[in-house]
Amino acid sequence: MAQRISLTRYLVEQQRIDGLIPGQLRLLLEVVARACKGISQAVNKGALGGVLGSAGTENVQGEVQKKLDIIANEVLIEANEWGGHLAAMASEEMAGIHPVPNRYPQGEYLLLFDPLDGSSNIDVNVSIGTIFSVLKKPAGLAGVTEADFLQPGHAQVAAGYCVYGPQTTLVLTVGDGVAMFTLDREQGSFVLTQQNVRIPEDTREFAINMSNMRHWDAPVRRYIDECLAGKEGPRAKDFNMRWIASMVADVHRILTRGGIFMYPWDKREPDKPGKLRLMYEANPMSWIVEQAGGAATNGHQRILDVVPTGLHERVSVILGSKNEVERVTSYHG
Ligand code: AHM
Ligand code: MG
Repeated sequence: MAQRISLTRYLVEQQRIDGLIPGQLRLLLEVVARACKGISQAVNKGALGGVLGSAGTENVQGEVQKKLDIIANEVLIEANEWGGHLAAMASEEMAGIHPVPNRYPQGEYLLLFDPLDGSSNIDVNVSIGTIFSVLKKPAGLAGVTEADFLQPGHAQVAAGYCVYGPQTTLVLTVGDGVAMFTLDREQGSFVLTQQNVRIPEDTREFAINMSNMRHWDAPVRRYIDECLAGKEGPRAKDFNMRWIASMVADVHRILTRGGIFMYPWDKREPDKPGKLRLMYEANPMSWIVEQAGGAATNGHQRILDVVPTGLHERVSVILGSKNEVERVTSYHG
C-alpha cells in the first residue's frame, strides 16, 4: 500500500524543503485544520446535533445568521486564541477584528475566515465549507488594528478551504502549488490525496446564478450568451452549467475538472462592487486558483492586486480556467 502522508508530515516536509512554512505558520495551519474537523463533525450531525436552522440574529452585513455560522465561528476562534501564533482574527460573521486576548501570547499572523460558506445550503444537506486566509501583521507597531488587515491578496502567506461534502476535503496553498487532503474519520487525520493540483486552461463549463441575468452588465451577458449559443454560436462548442450556491463547492469542482465561476457586479445593489467578500472569500480562493494555474479577476484587474479599504469590502469575482477568465476580462475592455 502506498505510504500515507498526513497533513502534519506534509507541513513538516514543506518546512524542511523550502522554508515556506515557519514554525508558527505550521502551528496555525494545524490548528485551523483541527477546527475544520470539529466543524465537519457538527455539520455531519445535522438535525441530530440541533445545529440546523436560523440563529435569529443578523451579521454586520445584514444577513440572517444560521446556527452553524455561529458555531463554526466560535470553533475557529476558540481553537486559534491560545496558541501564540496569532495577533488577531477577522471573520465574515463579526463586525470588527478579534485581537488575541491579553492572557495569551501574541503571534505575528492575522487569520481571516468565512467560517461557514454557502449558508443557504446548510439546512438542505448540500456541500458547504470554511474558507481562510493568512496574512502577516505589518512589522513595527505594537498592538493590532483593522488597518493591519487591509493588505492586498498577493500579501497572503497561506490560504485554504475545507469543503464539507460527501467527503471532507482540505485544500491548501502556501505559495508553492495546491495540495488536497481528505479527512480519514477513523484515524481523525487529514491525509494527502492530491498534490500539484492544476486547473485545465480551457473549459466547457460555467458557474453563475442565471436567475440574475437581467441584472448583469453587458460583458458578462455577452460571455454567457455566447456560451448558451453552443455549437452554432461564436464559441462553436456546447457549454454545460453548474451552480451549487456554495463558492467552496463550485471552486472545488473547478480545481478538480476545470470551469469558470462568476459572481459579477449586478444592478440589484449598484453601489456594491459585488456580493462576495474580498478578504474572506475572493482573496483566498483567487490565490488557490492562481496557484493551480488558473486566473482570477474582477473584470478589470487581478483580484489579488485589489487594495482593500474595508474589512468587509465586496468584489466582483471571475475565476477559474485561465483562457475563459481572460476572455471575460477582455470583454470588460
Ligand atoms: P455566504 O458566505 O453567506 O454563504 O454567501 C456566499 C455564497 C457563496 O458561497 C455562493 O457562491 C453565493 O453566496 C451564492 O449566492 P446566491 O444565493 O445568490 O446564488
Ligand atoms: Mg461565504
